[in-house]
Amino acid sequence: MTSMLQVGVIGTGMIGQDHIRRMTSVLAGVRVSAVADVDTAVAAAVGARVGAPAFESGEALIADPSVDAVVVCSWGPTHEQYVLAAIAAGKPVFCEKPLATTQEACLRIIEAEAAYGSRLVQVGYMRRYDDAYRALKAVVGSGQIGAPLMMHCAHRNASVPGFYEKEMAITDTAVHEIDMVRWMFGAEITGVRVLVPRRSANGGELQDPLFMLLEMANGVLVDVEISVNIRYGYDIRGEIVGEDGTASLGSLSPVHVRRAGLASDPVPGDWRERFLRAYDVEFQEWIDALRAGGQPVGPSAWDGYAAAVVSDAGVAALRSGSHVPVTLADRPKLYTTEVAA
Ligand code: NAD
Ligand code: ISE
Repeated sequence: MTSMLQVGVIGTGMIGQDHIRRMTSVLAGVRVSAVADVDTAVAAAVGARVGAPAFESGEALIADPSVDAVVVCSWGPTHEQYVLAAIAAGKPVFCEKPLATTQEACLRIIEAEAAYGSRLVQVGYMRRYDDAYRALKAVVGSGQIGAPLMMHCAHRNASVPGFYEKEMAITDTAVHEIDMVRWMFGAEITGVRVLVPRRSANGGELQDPLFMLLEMANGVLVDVEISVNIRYGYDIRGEIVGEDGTASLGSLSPVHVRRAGLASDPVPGDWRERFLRAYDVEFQEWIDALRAGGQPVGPSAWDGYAAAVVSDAGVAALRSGSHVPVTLADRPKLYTTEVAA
């Protein structure tokens, strides 16, 4: 395909609007040709801003000839229906995380894609496109710090909406670390524990923070602090301990300010600011692959399924207070590498 990729966006809420902005004013080779949302007023307003018609349903958008590829940014429980509809129409589909909210739904997507015979699905795990995470992975791959032994992670949100429940700390928030460590270490997660620290008063009734331990098939042990009402900003941390050294994500900010007796670094406000460039790179690589006539090469339906299985184990570990083993189904041939590079 040499012409512009025509994309239909389902779900025109917070991240849908952010992805529409980048596809209309930042990225090359793409045009937003259609939008849809159950909130038809929002869809109409967002569509009008970028000259894209608002469709009455996601299914109608997927079927329309003006749509070459689909971006799903609606609420998680609706992802399965739209991803399956896109596969049935033979159209590439970029689905924001999670691929689906149950592992059974993820398996139905995998079966549909495997029956189609080639990859159509990419899942929005944008950390794989972040400069700092890519640099960290390069250090691990170079052998400079020897074999990786452990990783310490922190995932801190300034605040979360009122409907956020304690399980979402795993299924909605730490699911990014779950995907990231599979990619970082090229290995599956085999077991999960969740520890419950003293509750922060900033979260009200919500149990916040949580502390999750992930065991990996290669023996690496990962700890993840999940704090979702940290107040001071959006702070994502990661440090890998290797046999011969350590490597960590760099400073939060390109500029350090010293003023009035204080040294300070600005902290991003939310994920849109922290991962701004990662989302741009993620989408540009997706667009370029499709325009070149290829398949999506980013996080696959298998990666989405694996993240769902580990999330479910994390929720079970949170509820039981016990160690929960992770068992994956047999991986279909379509997903050739164990964990996509
Ligand atoms: P949001 O609530 O701001 O927007 C979701 C939109 O989907 C709303 O406008 C809603 O009306 C619409 N919607 C709901 N059901 C629908 C349906 N059946 N058909 C069409 N539209 C429907 O939520 P958000 O923060 O934009 O999150 C959307 C998705 O993106 C979630 O899956 C979330 O996990 C994911 N997300 C990913 C990241 C990331 O860092 N990759 C960040 C934020 C959100
Ligand atoms: C949100 O849905 C995201 O995906 C963000 O990256 C994450 O930091 C946040 O906790 C989630 O709610």
